[in-house]
Amino acid sequence: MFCQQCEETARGLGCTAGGVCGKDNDTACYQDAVNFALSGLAYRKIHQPAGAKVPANTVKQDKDVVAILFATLTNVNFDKERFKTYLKTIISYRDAYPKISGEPKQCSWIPASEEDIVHLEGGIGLLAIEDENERSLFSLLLFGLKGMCAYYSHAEALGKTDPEIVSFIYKGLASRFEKHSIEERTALVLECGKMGVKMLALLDEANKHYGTTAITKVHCGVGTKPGILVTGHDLKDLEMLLEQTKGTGVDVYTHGEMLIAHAHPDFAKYDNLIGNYGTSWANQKDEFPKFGGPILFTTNCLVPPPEEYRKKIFTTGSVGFAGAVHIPEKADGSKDFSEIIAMAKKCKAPQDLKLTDITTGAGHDAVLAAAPKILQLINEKKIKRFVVMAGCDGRHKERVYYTEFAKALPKDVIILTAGCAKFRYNRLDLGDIEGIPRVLDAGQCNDSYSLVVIALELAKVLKTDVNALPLSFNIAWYEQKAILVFLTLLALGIKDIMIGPNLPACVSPDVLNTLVKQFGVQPNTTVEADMKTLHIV
Ligand code: FSO
Ligand code: SF4
Repeated sequence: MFCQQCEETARGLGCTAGGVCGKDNDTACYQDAVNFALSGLAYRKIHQPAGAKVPANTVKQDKDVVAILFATLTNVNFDKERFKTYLKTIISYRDAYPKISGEPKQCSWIPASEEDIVHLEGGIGLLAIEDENERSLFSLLLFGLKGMCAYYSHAEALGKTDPEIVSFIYKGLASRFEKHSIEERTALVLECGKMGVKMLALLDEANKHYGTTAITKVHCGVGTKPGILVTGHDLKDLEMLLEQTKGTGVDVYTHGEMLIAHAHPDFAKYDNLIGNYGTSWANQKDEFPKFGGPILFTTNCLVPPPEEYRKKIFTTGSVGFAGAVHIPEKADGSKDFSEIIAMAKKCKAPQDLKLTDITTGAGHDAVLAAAPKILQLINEKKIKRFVVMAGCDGRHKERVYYTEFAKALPKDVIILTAGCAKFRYNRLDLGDIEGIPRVLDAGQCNDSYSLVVIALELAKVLKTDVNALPLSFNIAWYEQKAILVFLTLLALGIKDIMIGPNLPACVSPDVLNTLVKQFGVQPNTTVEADMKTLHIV
């Protein structure tokens, strides 16, 4: 196997003998095989000559392509058997299109045996792309597409779709087997960012299904009844579970990125939605055994569970783990959560982690409602600067940098955040500036879009360019959704983004050079030095 798609990749280079995330060789190779076959399907679909006899309706195919590519994102699916099925599905979709005369031979790839997949690494994995820069650019594109598929599946679940985004996913996948210059491949990566803007706007719109978020203090204690812990990002799953647990005596708690649900008015009406339990995904091995009840994974980030609570893991959507109960979607889009509810009834109430309450819900509507006050505070020099510290949390000790950075900020600086990175500093009690909290949390990682909307609106009112605002970006990344968010920020014209704790391993020296020269992208260093670089002190 060779995988370098996340920030925790082995030695900062790539995982080759099992993933740091717990993904084994065979699953990693099957994921490569699925990605390879997806590119063949996309190529066949895109390059058919006029008049070719192609599948008439691709609604199911498109939905599966999105869900399957999402399944290959870090910490989503560790179940090799699921990837075996996915591979067959993709190959059957691909072979429903006529062969194209002169198509690359990869388009008709059929594995001879399982051995062919789990040992053929170089042939179907990204290392098969020999040119370093070509590989770097296609990797960035593929990772951005994985993030796009994650977000698309959430929007789709709430009834929001966009054929232009789906077309781009096929276009990007097909490019693997097409001949392109480095300039063209660079343009495709940037186009992925442009499509990311559309994607994040679509999801922003979709999430309004539950009402506009308001700045909300979320209870982080526990009740006396048994509970189900819901983690991941899929609000529709949470809604369905809340409906099915009504009156059952089972409480529901959010975890990690699900925190934002409490700020949506439609979720506030459930009196068995008790609060948020624990911190970010990175601490689940410590926190989940204390929860007592079962845990529902709706998306990433799943850390392979120890025996202690393995039997309490339930998965749904693209998530998978061998041995865990998977709750499938029915033809009408509903899901039957009775098995997890039955297990919860037999469990003890959660153990109190004694964590303080936290505030979330500072999306663009909530923050822009306070725009006059914010502008007044800027004019009075009581707010000197904003720093976007959105992104991910992770397991490595070096991420203490983000806690230290938040602590070291002058008191007239406001943090704008989204994603799970916030758990590194959202309990620091950084106070407020005349009623405006110093940590404004827009919500999930996709809500980084909200932060840019806020910045663009402030720039408009102040009649300036977004890059001339007193605004710095110090982003933490971990997995491929963060890659899409990063490309989206570039597409929105944001310059001088600082990124850490490490740069993506797939970025070649030449590609890095482009990112630095064209966009001023910079790696983080030390708190002290970065405060200066970002014009904070
Ligand atoms: Fe990922 Fe990052 Fe949103 Fe976290 S981009 S790691 S679980 O912020 O959440 O999905
Ligand atoms: Fe390694 Fe990350 Fe890939 Fe897992 S997802 S195998 S940790 S690079």
